[in-house]
Amino acid sequence: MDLRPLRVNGKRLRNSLEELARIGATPAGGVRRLALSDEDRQARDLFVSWLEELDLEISIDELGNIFGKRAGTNNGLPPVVSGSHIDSQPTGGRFDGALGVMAPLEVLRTLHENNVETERPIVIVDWTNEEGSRFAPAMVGSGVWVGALERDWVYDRTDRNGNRFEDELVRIGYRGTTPAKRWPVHCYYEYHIEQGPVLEEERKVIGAPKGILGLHWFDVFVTGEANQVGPTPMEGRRDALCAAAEMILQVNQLPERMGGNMVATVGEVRNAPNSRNIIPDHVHFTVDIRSWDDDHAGRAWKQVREDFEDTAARRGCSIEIEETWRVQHAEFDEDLVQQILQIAPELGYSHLHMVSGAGHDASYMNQVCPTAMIFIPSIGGRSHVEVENSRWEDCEAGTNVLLHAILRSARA
Ligand code: HGY
Ligand code: MN
Ligand code: MN
Repeated sequence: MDLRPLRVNGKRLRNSLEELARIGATPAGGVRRLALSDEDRQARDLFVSWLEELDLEISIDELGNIFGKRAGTNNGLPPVVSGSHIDSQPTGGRFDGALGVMAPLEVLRTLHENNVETERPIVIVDWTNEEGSRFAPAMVGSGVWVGALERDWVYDRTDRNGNRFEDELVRIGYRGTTPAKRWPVHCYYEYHIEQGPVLEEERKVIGAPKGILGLHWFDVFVTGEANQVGPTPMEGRRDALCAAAEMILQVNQLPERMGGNMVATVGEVRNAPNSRNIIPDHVHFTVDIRSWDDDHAGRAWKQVREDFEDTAARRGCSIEIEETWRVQHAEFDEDLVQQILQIAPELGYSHLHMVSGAGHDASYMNQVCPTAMIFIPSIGGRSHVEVENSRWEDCEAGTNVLLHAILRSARA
């Protein structure tokens, strides 16, 4: 059978994405589907029901990762795997992660209805807690599966209300029994919106990132002294929020100070007791540093950590720091990247070789098997926001590239 003319069903892809987006839908058109929430459970149940329609061999592991396996004619061969995540940010978008799970689902539906046989098995996966927003760090499902994170360390992570990861996984009914331990994979494809402005600026439809920046996460706890705001003189205050404010600007200024290709962000701040007439005595904030050069990120962290300690001392505050999580930069398999850059023009799509600033489960999969990603443009370069959007024809285009990348790799 000449598979070259094979294409996916863009309307069915859109219907599935829109049905999924109704779970946790927010009034402004985004989604709130936090990892291990009731919304995550509902989305998982829907995804599993779709896998059952395709007679896939379904397994759920100890981290709640959901796998659907389509048999190959030579089922003993390591499979081609493709997937992403269906958990979202608190005010996230409809495409981040969801596209990378609905697209391989559409690929499997297309193969199923055209009775296409592949030599290698094909596996689709939904990775647990890619976002790391409710439970830090990110990408824990794939992180444990590849062996980079310890299952029990992840189980003990808590959200800001003190709920344990494992308890929530059990509560939603997705702590499976299959060990979250990797098995041989022929190659891994992850399809994702770019979440940045490059493809739109370059007017290209298909992005093939050469890899993903290294991600470095830290948690900083500043302790001062609370007091009544009225009678307490300014002189001698140990105001934890003022100390943290200085530190947050030090993070913001870090890339310019250090030079090179780097971003540094404080995204989360919790202030206590957070009352307008009490001088704050406890502040917790997060630091996210990303660079292609992991050593450069390490030097930047060392520099800003010294600045934090100086600031805390000068303001009479104490400071505790958790070096929460690191994933080194991922350089994808060049053959797979080149294959995507060949397929795109064959299907009539413009294409661009680029880098991913956003983290993905592909960062971990790249540590254990040949890995590559496919990007499509984010309108206005926006993501992790409710207005996140991509053109439906681009969603379909990327899914066609994924279809043919999988077909080529599924030949023994
Ligand atoms: O942080 C990231 O880039 C991803 O959304 N987890
Ligand atoms: Mn994502
Ligand atoms: Mn994300």
